[in-house]
Amino acid sequence: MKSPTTHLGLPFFDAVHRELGPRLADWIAEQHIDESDDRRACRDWVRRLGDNGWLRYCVPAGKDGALGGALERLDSRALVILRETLAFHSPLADFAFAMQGLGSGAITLAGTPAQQAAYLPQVASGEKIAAFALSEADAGSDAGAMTTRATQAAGGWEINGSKTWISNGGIADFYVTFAKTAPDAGTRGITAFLIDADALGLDASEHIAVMAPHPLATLRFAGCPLDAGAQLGALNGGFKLAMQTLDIFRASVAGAALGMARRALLEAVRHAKSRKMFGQALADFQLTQAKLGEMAALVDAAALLTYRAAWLRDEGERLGSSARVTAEAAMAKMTATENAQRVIDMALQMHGGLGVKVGTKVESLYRDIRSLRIYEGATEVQQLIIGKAVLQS
Ligand code: COS
Repeated sequence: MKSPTTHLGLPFFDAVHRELGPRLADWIAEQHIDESDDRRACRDWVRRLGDNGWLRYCVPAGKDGALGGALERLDSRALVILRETLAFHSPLADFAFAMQGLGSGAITLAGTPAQQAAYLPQVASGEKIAAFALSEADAGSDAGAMTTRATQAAGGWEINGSKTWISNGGIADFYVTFAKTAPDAGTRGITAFLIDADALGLDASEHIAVMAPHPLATLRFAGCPLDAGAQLGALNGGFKLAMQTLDIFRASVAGAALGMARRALLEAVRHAKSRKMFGQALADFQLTQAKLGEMAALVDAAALLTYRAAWLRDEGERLGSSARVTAEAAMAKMTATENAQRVIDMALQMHGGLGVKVGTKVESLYRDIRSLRIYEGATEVQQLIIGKAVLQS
């Protein structure tokens, strides 16, 4: 089943996107990886996506293409299309792609030329697997409440503490890690660090099993020494850097949810046309038509908010505007993930018993979509962000 591309005719997109979408849709439809072992499969996807040039959209090109990116800047619309198309086929392929972007996003935004040169080309080729370490056991939605501590030591820093729910934990080559550098300063006392997986005192061996398997782990830092060059971005500027990174990638989570919803809708249409009951096709019942109509509208509503958020960010970058797109990204993420959950649930219901049979596409989508309403800012966090923005407007 090939992912649809007709939406690329919308005015949000440029020629580069209209070329990218169908090319990726053709390629991914031919790719099959055994996903029974999520860690091995994720490594395989990163390698394959890297070998075929798709990870080049996770980083900017840099001067004379030195950073390895396909486009001059991180392009939100390209990220959305890539995630939407990959997630339509394999949510794990989408995950592998997305983490290369999220895990290296802070390097793109705030890395020194030396840091960018040392990491971004290898992220783009798939030689280095990236991870983003923000959450802690008691600091998820309240990211500013983190307690992982970075203290100044001879020649650099020492990190102590723990991070959890870290995607790619245990398979990543480096972790962009956020730690308190001024514990009494709240969100203004956090700094980002680039920490290689083989750093002394870093243990990433505690894996976390989840309902839709993907690599996830707890990280423990026990006296982990870092040299001064590991600091990423401004001292005490880490919280804003994390939020700016999320501003880019939240819209892409919406893209992934959209891809899953589009797949569920097509699965439902296919099933409704072929399933016979009471002497006619399931699709002949008005109840079925009403459901499909509702699903299609939910998908399109999500799509428009997602493309708007991505377009607004790209336009702002192009014009050199400093205006934030936080609220628009939050609306896209919240709406697309919530709508996708509903669409997938309706598609599953339409499949009857088959819908819950392990191995049916809608069954795995039902598990795959769930975490998207939680990670990179739960729906409730997005509501808060949007609400604050509305009050300030
Ligand atoms: N871009 C730039 N700066 C931002 C920003 C953004 N998107 N969002 C917030 N900031 C700045 C604010 O302007 C403020 O700056 P000043 O200190 O100069 O005033 C600072 O960051 C603190 O902002 P705020 O007061 O809104 O922070 P809160 O502690 O109230 O937290 C939420 C806000 C809840 C929105 C934030 O903690 C959040 O997004 N939490 C979810 C985290 C998340 O997504 N976790 C998942 C990790 S990845 S799986």
